[in-house]
Amino acid sequence: MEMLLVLLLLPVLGSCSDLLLPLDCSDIHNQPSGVYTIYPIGATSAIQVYCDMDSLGGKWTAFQRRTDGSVNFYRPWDQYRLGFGFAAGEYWLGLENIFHLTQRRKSELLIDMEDFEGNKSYARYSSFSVGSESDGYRLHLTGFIDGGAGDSFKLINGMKFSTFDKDQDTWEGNCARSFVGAFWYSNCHDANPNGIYRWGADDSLYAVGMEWISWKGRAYSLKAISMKIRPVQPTVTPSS
Ligand SMILES: *[C@@H]1O[C@H](CO)[C@@H](O)[C@H](O)[C@H]1NC(C)=O
Ligand SMILES: [Ca+2]
Repeated sequence: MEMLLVLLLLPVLGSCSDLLLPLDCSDIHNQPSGVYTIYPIGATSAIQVYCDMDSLGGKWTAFQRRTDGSVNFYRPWDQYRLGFGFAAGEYWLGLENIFHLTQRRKSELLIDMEDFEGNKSYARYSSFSVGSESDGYRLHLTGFIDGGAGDSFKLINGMKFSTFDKDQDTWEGNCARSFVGAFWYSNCHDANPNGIYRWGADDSLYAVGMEWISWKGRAYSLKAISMKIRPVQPTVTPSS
């Protein structure tokens, strides 16, 4: 009887049950890539995400994913703050979730991309975090590792996030409006992962596509791009 009572009470003992809930995709073991439920801020914060269990050892939590142009990414601040789209397809996880995930665990960043002929490449950064909304979801990004795509994020470290209705870039104009996206724009960008989906080579409008210029230049919009994070294991650095 006492045993049964304990079992019945388990779900309401918050800290106990929290331990069993995956905080991100790295807590999901021996499963294929696909959609899973994670709990970045505890038991009441269930959200669906795409977990990449294949690339570079797997366990990546995708917070941005574009594959076919089916979701409109030109959206206002509130939607970038809370997230939009579908975990099984194209989506943005939401700045508030990205903030919590990267505050709770020291993270690395992988950006996978593909062109319309099936060529693939990636860029990787050994440290990635996003600050709170009160600091404009400011980005901290260091430790570039080349996977063939080059470093098109070198301008974005230290930037706040901008949408067309919330200009926090370092340009006198409005980058999000001019380049039809939403991002950690500076003055303005070398990569526009949330820009317009437009099926490959197209130079009719300048720098509005889903571009990564160190790989394909300014006049090529990618077929697919995804940004994903994974907790880093603390490493012992030799003293110098
Ligand atoms: C894909 O890669 C091949 C071989 O490097 C290259 O010739 C081709 O132009 C690439 N495709 C695109 C769309 O850039
Ligand atoms: Ca501006």
